[in-house]
Parts: sequence; structure tokens; C-alpha cells
Amino acid sequence: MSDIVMKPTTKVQAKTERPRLHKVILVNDDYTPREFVVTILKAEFRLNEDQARRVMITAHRRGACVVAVYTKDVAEAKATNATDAGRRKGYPLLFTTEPEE
Ligand code: TYC
Repeated sequence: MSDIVMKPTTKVQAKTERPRLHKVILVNDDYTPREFVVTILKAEFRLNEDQARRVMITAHRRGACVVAVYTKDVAEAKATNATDAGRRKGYPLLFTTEPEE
């Protein structure tokens, strides 16, 4: 009888998939002042003046605009913070999130 012991040869493949990113989307409304939208975009999303104005005016004209992409938790936290900042002033300003394709 042989004393050779065979070990399983299956290798575990390390997975290195990146987490899916999520978009933060600015939604237009008829009431929030343009300057307030720009202020929030600069404060919460670290956009500069020019970037913030372009995003604001794109949402104003087209109904919505992607602000930035982050990991899910960060996107949701920023969207909630920015929406709450509008609500505290009585504005219906809305930021939503959705997974990137
Ligand atoms: N439409 C608003 C106004 O005319 C400005 C605005 C722009 C509000 C973008 C929300 O996501 C927004 N005062």
C-alpha cells in the first residue's frame, strides 16, 4: 500500500473588483435660488465657482445634472447633507443617487 497523500490542488483566485460607484444627481426645481444651489455645490462637493455654476445651470435647463461620483456610502451621505441644507432654509432642493452603469 502507498503512503502518498494527495492534497487538493484547487487555488483560490483573489478577486480585485472595484466597488461600483454611485452618481449624485442635482434635480431642478422652481423655487431654490440659483446662488444657494451654487453655494451648496461648492461647500458639499468641493466644486469651484465655475464648475458649480455649470452644474447648476445644466440642472436648471435640462431638469437634472450629475454632480460627481463616489462610493455608495459617500454619495448617499453627501446627497442627504446637501438636501438637508436646502430643507433647513425651506427650499425643495433635491439631490438623489444612483449606481453608475
Ligand atoms: N430653477 C431654479 C431657479 O430658477 C434654480 C435651480 C437650479 C434650482 C438647479 C435647483 O437643481 C437646481 N431659481
